[in-house]
Amino acid sequence: MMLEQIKKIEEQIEKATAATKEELEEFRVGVVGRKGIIADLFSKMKEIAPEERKTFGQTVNALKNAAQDKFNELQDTLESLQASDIEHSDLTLPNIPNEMGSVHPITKVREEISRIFERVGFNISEGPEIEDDWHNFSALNFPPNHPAREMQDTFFIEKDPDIALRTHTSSVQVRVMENQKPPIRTLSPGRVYRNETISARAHCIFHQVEGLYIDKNVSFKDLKDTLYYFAKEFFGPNTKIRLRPSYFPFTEPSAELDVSCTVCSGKGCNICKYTGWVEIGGCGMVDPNVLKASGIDPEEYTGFAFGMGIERMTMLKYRINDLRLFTENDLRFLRQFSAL
Ligand code: 2NL
Repeated sequence: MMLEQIKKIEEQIEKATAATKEELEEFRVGVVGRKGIIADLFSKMKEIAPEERKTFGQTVNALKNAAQDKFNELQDTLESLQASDIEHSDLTLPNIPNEMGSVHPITKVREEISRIFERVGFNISEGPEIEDDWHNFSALNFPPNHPAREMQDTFFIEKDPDIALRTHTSSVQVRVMENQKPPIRTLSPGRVYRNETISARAHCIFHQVEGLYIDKNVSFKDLKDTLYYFAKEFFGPNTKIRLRPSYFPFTEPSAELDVSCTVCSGKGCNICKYTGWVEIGGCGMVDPNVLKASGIDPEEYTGFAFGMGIERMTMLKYRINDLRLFTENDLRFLRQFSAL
């Protein structure tokens, strides 16, 4: 008898609607409220035969939950109906425009560099920012006592000296060499970490883009051609490049890469410190030890590699004089850059 009654109440709850606040309140008081039907059913517990009390309790409890869900649903529907109530809005008013975001200058420049290298056959590769010693140092021909492996220069994970935040994106290229057969033409842009004191010219977090080209008969001339093509595409058609002999553990021979000053076109200004040239990165022919470490035969293949600083190039291109602007999230700075 009782269960039949509960069934009826259940059906009524299911069918309930509330088109106004008053109707919603009526449902609350009459059904889920302290003196509502559900409370009334619970108070009937003592009239139930002891062996049926358990089933009865469970049934009423389920009903109580269903009623509460229904109440929430009716409330949500009513609120959204009221929110879209056209009676209160003036349809002739102009739309409230969506606020357009902008692309961070580092992202913008990273994308631009990627597109330029993609046009000459490079693909884009990415890898982990938390690296092991092998991919960040050993496979790149860093000797065990190299200063870059010191705590002052590299962020190590305290409990495991084998793990560090990558100090360059060369680690990504090691992973590509380990996993792909030449010919390889890959570009690895990404975030890197070094233990530096933050200033207008240095930061402990910055961005690099590295390129790697490995095939039969890749020469130093190919390297120069590729970098010259890039410099003209990125900085403008009159840009010149200059390579100065240098040293890196992973390339031999190695060189620093300068471009003619984009601000004074090489005449001399305070950006290029009156030299006419600005350094944007380094490059060289991949050391045979590096090829060997990743399973590539240096007798069969040669390759070139280069690395450039994205912040540096962005500062040159957009005449930004303080590196800290990139990470301060000041909208007055960020809004000056449009979408891609
Ligand atoms: C710089 C200099 C450089 C490389 C990066 C590289 C990567 C592999 C093998 C050999 Cl897997 N070399 N990368 C080579 C020369 C210079 O970066 O000033 N970067 C901002």
